[in-house]
Amino acid sequence: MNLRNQTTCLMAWATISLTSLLASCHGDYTFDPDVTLEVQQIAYDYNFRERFGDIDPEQNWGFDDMEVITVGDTVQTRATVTTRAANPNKNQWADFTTVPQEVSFQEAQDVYHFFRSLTPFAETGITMQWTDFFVQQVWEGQEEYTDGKGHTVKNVSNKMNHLVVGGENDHVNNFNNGHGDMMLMQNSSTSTFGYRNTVDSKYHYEHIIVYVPQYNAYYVGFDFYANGDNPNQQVERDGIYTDWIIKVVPANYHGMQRIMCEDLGDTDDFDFNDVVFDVSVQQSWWPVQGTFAKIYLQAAGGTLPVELYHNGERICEVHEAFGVPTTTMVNTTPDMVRPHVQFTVKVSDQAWGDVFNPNDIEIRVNNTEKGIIYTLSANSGSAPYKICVPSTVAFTAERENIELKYPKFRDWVKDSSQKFWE
Ligand SMILES: [Ca+2]
Ligand SMILES: [Ca+2]
Ligand SMILES: [Ca+2]
Repeated sequence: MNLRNQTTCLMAWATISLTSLLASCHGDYTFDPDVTLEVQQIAYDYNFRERFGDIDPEQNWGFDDMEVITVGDTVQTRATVTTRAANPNKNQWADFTTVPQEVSFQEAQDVYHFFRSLTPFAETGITMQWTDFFVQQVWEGQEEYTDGKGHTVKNVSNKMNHLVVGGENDHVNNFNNGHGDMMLMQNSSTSTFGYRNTVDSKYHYEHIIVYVPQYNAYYVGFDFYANGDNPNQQVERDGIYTDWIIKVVPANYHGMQRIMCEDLGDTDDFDFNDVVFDVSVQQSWWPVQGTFAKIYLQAAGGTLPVELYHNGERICEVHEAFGVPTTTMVNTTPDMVRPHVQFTVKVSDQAWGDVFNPNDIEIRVNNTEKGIIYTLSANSGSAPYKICVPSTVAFTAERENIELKYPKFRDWVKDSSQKFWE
């Protein structure tokens, strides 16, 4: 043990003893949040060094200024000028994002059978809160139906037009007749999925979202339905969502960074998954000028309320964002898997020359057990409460020590040039 560790250890002992002493003198004890927080921090720092050894004094835990990317011109399809949606400039996508692979014949078959195996009118309860995503064609249904006059309705795919997301105004370009290829949507919405039915000339939203583990992906299936005024404009549903199937893949921007946190609930658990989110920074001239951070909330592996802020503006509380109570952990255990949640935050009115450091996204913990509120920091040379890595670095399972998943973690702590994920 070096001098620094000895000092930390002695400090921890002294502070803990002082707190116990104060606590034992009932009459005189007053709760001091600063002391309580300091005790937590000293214990954490001590346990971190015990576990991972000495810390490189230059180690900034990956919080370098991020590359600000340009995402190209987009086509505005909504009425308001504050949004844009489809980006049909296919040849530019690869400049700023990872373009998904085409859906293979096998995948299309497997996904069709997955939907087919569900009970009619099944509900999955899955919703997505994404703004930036690719839509890919998977399946064009061949089932036949009977209309209100008793006539057979064939080729229903041909009657399913104008795929829309988030309402009637966000049109997914080039997805018509139950068919499409691939489209990138930006600043759009997954709040709903629909299409225009030519049988009754109405938009329809009868769909479900499924997660198919085999492909680790989300798919949307539509159930053909028409309910116009005339019997020949009426087609009853069969509750089977295979009439049009699309795949929805999040836009994975180049240079995205992943922030993985310890919430200081326990001071000796280093799974670094209590909150996990990815960040990409983009500049835009049109339709809105500015620099924007795209935040993809990936996991909530803790049970304390944690809020994200930027410049004092609240972005979210992480459990609330996933739609679960604070006591529920998300995406760190197999029994609670949810789509990640996307947010867009304007970080500057300027669209050029700005730099952004993901350290500027404040992570505020309300430690209800200890009665203290604090911000997670990553100070050079101190035990970090958050680390910043490329978004391709997988986070740990619940209570899996980070060193178990990444045996080189200790090397990185000692020397910031030894990246543990490489
Ligand atoms: Ca159907
Ligand atoms: Ca933890
Ligand atoms: Ca955890």
